[in-house]
Amino acid sequence: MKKVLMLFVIFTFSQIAGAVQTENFGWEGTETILGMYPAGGIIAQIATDPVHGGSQSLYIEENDSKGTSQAFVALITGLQVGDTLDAEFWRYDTTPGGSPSIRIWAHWISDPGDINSYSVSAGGNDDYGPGTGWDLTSWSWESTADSLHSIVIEARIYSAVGDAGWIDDMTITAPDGATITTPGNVSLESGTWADIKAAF
Ligand SMILES: [Ca+2]
Repeated sequence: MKKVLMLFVIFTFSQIAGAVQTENFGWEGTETILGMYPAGGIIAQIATDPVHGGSQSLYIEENDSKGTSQAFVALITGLQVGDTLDAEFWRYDTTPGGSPSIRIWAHWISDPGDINSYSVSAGGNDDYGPGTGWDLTSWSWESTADSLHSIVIEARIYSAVGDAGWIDDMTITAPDGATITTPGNVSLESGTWADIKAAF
């Protein structure tokens, strides 16, 4: 009876708590990015101008001749098949119709403990934006297979070496059972909750 009650409480709590958690990240601390591809392909720094919200943003500079380097800005692990994940950030671009430009993109990884364990591209938003200052770009991804549990969100820059762009005010929305990692920050509560659920 006690176990049945416990299961009931957990089930009820999961319904009341709602299906999703939201993490906002605005680069207001000292951390920049979680990683990059290729190695050395991105120069990332905290910037103070331009800024979308707060007093800081993220500066990303292209440092690879291929010109499509990826800054890893969030990691979401613990997704279940059928889960949907939403991510968005503001980007700053003042070159309409030309580079440098930034897209929101993502890739799945095979090992949730290794952000560099690339598995397969997850695609993203093709839109380069108007290039008239700040604009919000967003995309949604769905976990459709057991191999697609962990995803890295990229700010992907398209430019020549030395060109740069800025992003700010990222929002990640994921199911309660997932764990969201942003630079210097892990959603510990949801991680604990995922552990509780996993125990049943
Ligand atoms: Ca900010």
